[in-house]
Amino acid sequence: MSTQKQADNARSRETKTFDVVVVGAGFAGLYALHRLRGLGLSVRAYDGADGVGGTWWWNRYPGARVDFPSAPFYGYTFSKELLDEFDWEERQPSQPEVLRYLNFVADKLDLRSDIQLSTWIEEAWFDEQAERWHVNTSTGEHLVTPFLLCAMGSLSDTNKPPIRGIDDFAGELYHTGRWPQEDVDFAGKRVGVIGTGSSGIQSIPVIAKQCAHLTVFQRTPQYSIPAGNRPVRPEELSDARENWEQYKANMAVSSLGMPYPMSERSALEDTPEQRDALYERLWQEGGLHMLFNSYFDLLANKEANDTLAEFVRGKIRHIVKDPDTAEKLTPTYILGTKRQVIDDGYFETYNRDNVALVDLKTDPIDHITANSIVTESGEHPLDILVLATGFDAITGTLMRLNPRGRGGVDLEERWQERFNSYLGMMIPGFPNLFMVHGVESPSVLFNMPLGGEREIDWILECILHLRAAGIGTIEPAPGVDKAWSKNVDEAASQTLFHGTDSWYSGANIDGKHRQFIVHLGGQAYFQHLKDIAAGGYEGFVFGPAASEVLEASGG
Ligand code: N01
Repeated sequence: MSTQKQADNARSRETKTFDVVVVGAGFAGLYALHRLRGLGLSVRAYDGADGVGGTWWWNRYPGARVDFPSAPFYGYTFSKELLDEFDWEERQPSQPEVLRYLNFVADKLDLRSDIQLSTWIEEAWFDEQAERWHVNTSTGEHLVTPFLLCAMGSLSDTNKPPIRGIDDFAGELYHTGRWPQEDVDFAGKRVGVIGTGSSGIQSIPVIAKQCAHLTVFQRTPQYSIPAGNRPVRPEELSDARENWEQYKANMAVSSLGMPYPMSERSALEDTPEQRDALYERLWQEGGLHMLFNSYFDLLANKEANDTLAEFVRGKIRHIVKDPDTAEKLTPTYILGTKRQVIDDGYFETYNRDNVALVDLKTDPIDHITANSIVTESGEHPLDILVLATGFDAITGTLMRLNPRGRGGVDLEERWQERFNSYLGMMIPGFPNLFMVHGVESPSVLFNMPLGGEREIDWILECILHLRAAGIGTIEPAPGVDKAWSKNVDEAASQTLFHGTDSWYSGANIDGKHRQFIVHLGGQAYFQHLKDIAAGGYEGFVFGPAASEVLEASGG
């Protein structure tokens, strides 16, 4: 829609003004709201869901759990009270548990009065003269604000694969990332799952136990490792509470924001026997430690990586009884360069009589009918189809909103050739629009609650700086985005990530730019953010406050 049409549309709506509008009420949105309110700013958070929680509101598919290691560290770090007063129950908390935590936080911080749920942000455009963002909501409001803070989540724009006939399916169709509120009854049903990323691998064992028959449609096999989930021990909770400062100090130096020291040993320093003994211990223990805390060079050195890849391949062949199925489940890509998956009995599931695997590499889907998936080799009748096919990650949600920045240029046009940003925080030509976990920030490859806190702290400081200095706008200076993209590319090229098709590089969405969109700098990235602020926001340009602009133009 053109800016003029948007403005006409806005005139018929109720107008509300805020110092900051926050989009999203997940981990990041709740924290932003809390901090902004604490600074005395008028702020409101909007979310399309009927409850707080963001990702954890929508992803309620069976088996959904946190993969980050682990409770009680998958949570906010800014408040010791939150840690002290919430008793995490499981080491890899389930989706209902994380949602309970976020609801506890919303209540404890008394956030609900400034959150508007069941409200989608549908349009956003920047009025250059007044230096205000205008926002239309699905509930008929028109919001006006100098600052738009987009905390919309990295993995929220679901990917419905463009398979011929998918809309003809007449059975029950679900996407893991938009799972219904009500329980899905699998009993007695023939179920198909397309996709074997984290969502597929977590849900498949649970669905298999409930349904009559499950067919898994796999395009790429995964190096899934056991989650090792178990109840959190009381002494673990008290240890975290007593030694909180030490854990925070660990997180402050860990390249992934983890609470534990990371290994400084190369996989190639150990003998094969030593390596296998370590891998075996970590396999039994479970969790992402196996990738991140065994050896430091698994994601940087192919030879080192091969040692763990071969260990996991051996486990798959050992667990899965049918050699043909085991072979289809055995991955060959570089371990860890797709998002590492952890599971609860995934490979064991293929030993069940009611589970079949279709390898789409050798037997691709031709089309979907009202009651089946037809692959090259034949028809697979289904009552329920589950799409565990992931997301248009990181860029998808903002692109769907398609805000209009300076000169009426919308984001689709701005990102026509490449997703560009400065610091992963701001987009050239979009003044005062901040992203949290945005494109070219560390987002999904850092402890997300912690990374979100740090990014939001930076944004707040920036807003305070602008207000104190009477500055109207901030935006990236011409050209800095190119240097930033180069920086992101260079960081990725020093790792093994470049060799694999993944959603980190846009490869999962037809027509998406093939570009590595995650900054791998970890701690160094956050230090860089601090340095930029301390140095007077190098790389940004400021605009005078709107009143001065109007005076100068005789307005
Ligand atoms: O999505 P994915 P996800 N035909 O993109 C396949 C986070 N997360 O929802 O690999 C057939 O990883 C696709 O195949 P391929 C986590 O960061 C976290 O599982 O592209 N198959 C793949 O197998 C995670 O990485 C948690 O060849 C098609 C699958 O669908 C991210 O969310 C839990 C296809 C998609 O896997 C996304 O995970 C869940 C097609 N046309 C998610 N299109 C935890 O914290 C796609 N696929 C535990």
